[in-house]
Amino acid sequence: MKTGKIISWVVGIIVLAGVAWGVYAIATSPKIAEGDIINRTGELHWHAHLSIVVDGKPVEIPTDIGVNGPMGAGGDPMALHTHDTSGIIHAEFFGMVTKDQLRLKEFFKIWGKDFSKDSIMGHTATDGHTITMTVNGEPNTDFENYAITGQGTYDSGGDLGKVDDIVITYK
Ligand SMILES: [Cu+2]
Repeated sequence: MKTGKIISWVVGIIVLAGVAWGVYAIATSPKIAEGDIINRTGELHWHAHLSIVVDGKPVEIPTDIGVNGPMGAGGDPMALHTHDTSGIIHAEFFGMVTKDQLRLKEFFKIWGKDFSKDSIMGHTATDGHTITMTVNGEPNTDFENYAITGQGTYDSGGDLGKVDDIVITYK
């Protein structure tokens, strides 16, 4: 076989493999349901208020979660974070945001703590203990899968406005 012919074959095979990979990638890429896209362009800046009560005692939610950690290195807060111990979770994103990025599990992952219906910060729902959650006073069974809804704003004076008020109770 002449060198030119070999090169043609090799190029042909590479092109075919590329096309096949492209088709495969498109066919298997996860589809984001329209309802799961919260924001497409620009900035999203939402808030939620979180309280955690363990055995009747409020757990302090530290300042600067997600600010100097791996998700917001160099004091550049991104995604879900706190700025004080008020329990306010700030959700700041730019561009495409999906519901998955607003779930409580993301905040707990950034914080480095466990949270599900089975455990909260090392406290497990065993031996008669229970973990319950409310959002604006209503029982909620989504637990770590709850995606904050953000609606409304809060002011730094502490007025929660219409943001989600999430209470997780272990007892
Ligand atoms: Cu904020």
